[in-house]
Amino acid sequence: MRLWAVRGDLTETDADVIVNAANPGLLGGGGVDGAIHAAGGPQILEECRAIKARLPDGRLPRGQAVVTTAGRLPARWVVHTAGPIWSASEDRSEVLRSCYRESVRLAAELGARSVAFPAISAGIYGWPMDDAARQAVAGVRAVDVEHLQEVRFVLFDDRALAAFEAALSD
Ligand code: AR6
Repeated sequence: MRLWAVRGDLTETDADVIVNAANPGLLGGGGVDGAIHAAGGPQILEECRAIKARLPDGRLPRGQAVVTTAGRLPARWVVHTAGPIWSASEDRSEVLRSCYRESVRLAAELGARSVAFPAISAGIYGWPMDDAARQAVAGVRAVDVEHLQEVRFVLFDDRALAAFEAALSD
């Protein structure tokens, strides 16, 4: 499985699966979540509502992942995962690694060959980028799945790209 990082916009990424940095409520938000719903169209939100209706208390536990269509996006599926909010006093890194593990597992179950991730939790949720990158790489490397050929980190700016390149070369 090839792991690599590139600067770009996740909504324009042609991987089989793109992963959304969602929230437990699953009905959209800002950041990459807002961009995915805006570019992908209403079908994604419709499926999110249906999934939400089946979840206990209507909430996706942080660190878990669910899948919808990709609507008008070039990807085939969107995997939605809710990352942890950064805390200076509590170590939530296991939850962040779990986002990557569970998303990769789900993508493999779908038969995807390629998955593209943003820097989950490193925007609105405040996770420091260097550590977010280390957790991302550790999370993906912890999963051993057949058929998945490529995991791509699609980063919005040079700072994030540098952090992921450093984490990948460790
Ligand atoms: N392509 C790639 N990366 C992007 C894009 C894009 N189109 N847009 C933003 N990023 P964030 P979080 C980067 O805030 O921290 C939402 O309201 C961004 O620069 O999207 O997990 C959700 O609904 C940053 O590096 O996700 C949740 O409530 C990274 O993606 C909450 O925000 C993640 O930033 C989740 O916050």
